[in-house]
Amino acid sequence: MITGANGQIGSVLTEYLQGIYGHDRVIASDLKSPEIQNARFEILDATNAGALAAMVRKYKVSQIYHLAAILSAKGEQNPLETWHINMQTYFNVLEAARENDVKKVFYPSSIAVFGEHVGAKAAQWSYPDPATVYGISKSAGENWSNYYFKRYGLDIRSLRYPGIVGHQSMPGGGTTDYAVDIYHKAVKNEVFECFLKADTVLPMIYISDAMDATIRLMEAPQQKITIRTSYNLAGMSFSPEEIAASIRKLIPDFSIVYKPDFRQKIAESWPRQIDDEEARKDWTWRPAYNLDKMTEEMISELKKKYQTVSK
Ligand code: NAD
Ligand code: AKB
Repeated sequence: MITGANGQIGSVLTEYLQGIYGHDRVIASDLKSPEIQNARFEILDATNAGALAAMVRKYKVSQIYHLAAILSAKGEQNPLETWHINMQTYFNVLEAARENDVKKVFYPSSIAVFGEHVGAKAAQWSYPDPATVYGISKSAGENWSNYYFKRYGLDIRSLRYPGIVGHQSMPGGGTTDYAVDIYHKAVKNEVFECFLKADTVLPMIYISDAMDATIRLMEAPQQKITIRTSYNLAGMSFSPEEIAASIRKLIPDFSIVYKPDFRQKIAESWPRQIDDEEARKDWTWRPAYNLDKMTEEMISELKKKYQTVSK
C-alpha cells in the first residue's frame, strides 16, 4: 500500500512495485484520484486514522510505503498545518502497521533534516538541526521510526532522499524542484527563471537511482539494516549553473535567468554533499547516474513526451 501515491515519487514507485509484486498486489492511495489511473486505487486522507487502518485491514496489507507529506517550500507557507499533516499521517501509519501485523514500512526522510551547522558535507551521524518545519517533521519521523522498531519490533526502513529528478512526474512544492522544471523549459526552448542563485550546490539523485536504492533497502535481509532512523543517500551534487552547462551540451541555445526567492534561504541551510558510506556498506548501494548521464536521459525522454503531446 502506498500513501501519497499521486506525487512525484509515488507515481513512479507504484509502477516499480507493480513490476516486482504484480499489478493487483499494489494499492495506491491519495487525497484524490489520479488523472491517469494505472493502478488499483483508493481515495485516502492519511490524517484519518480510522480510514487508513480500515484500508490496511481490507487489503491485508503487508508493506506500507508512506509518501504522503507536505514538502519544504510549500510547508513554510503554513508551518502548523504542515507539522500536523506530516506527523499525524505518520502516526496513523505506525499504529495501523503495529496493530495489523504489517511486515515492513518505508519512510522517506530527506536531506532537509540537516541544517546550517552541519557544514558542506553531511555525515550519517551529523547532528540534525533543520531550518524548515518540513525538516523538523522528517527528523521527528526518523526518531519515531527508531522508537517503533526498538519498542515494537516494527520493521521500518528509511532513506534521506536528496532532491529527486525524473522525467515521469512533476515535483510538488520542494526547494529542489527547479532541477526538474529546468529540463521541461529547456526541451520546450523556453527561458528558465531559476529561484536559486547560480552557484547554489545541492545534493540530488536521478529517479532510477532513487528507486533502485529504495528497493535494495526494502529487500535487504533484516540483519543488514543497522540504521533504524534513516540512511544518508547520495547521487550527485550540482548548482543551477552546472545543470545549465550540462543542458547546453545538448541544447546550445538554452538560457537561464536567476531570480532567487525565499527558497534560497532553505537551500543555503542544507549541506552541499552527502556521505552515504553506511548505505553503500550495509546493502551494497551505488548510484549509476552522474549529471551528464541524467541530462541525456531527461532530455531524450522529455522530447518524446512533448512530441507525443503535440501530435
Ligand atoms: P509530492 O508532493 O509530489 O507528493 C505528495 C503526495 O502526498 C501528493 O500527491 C499529495 O496529494 C499527497 N498528500 C498530501 N497530504 C495527504 C494526506 N493527508 N493524505 C494522503 N495523501 C496526501 O511529494 P514527493 O516528491 O512524491 O515525495 C514523497 C515523499 O518523499 C514525501 O514524504 C517527501 O517528503 C519525500 N521526499 C521527496 C523528495 C523529492 O525530491 N521528491 C526528497 C526527499 C524526500
Ligand atoms: C524538497 O526540496 O523539499 C524535497 C527534499 C529534498 O526533501 N525535494
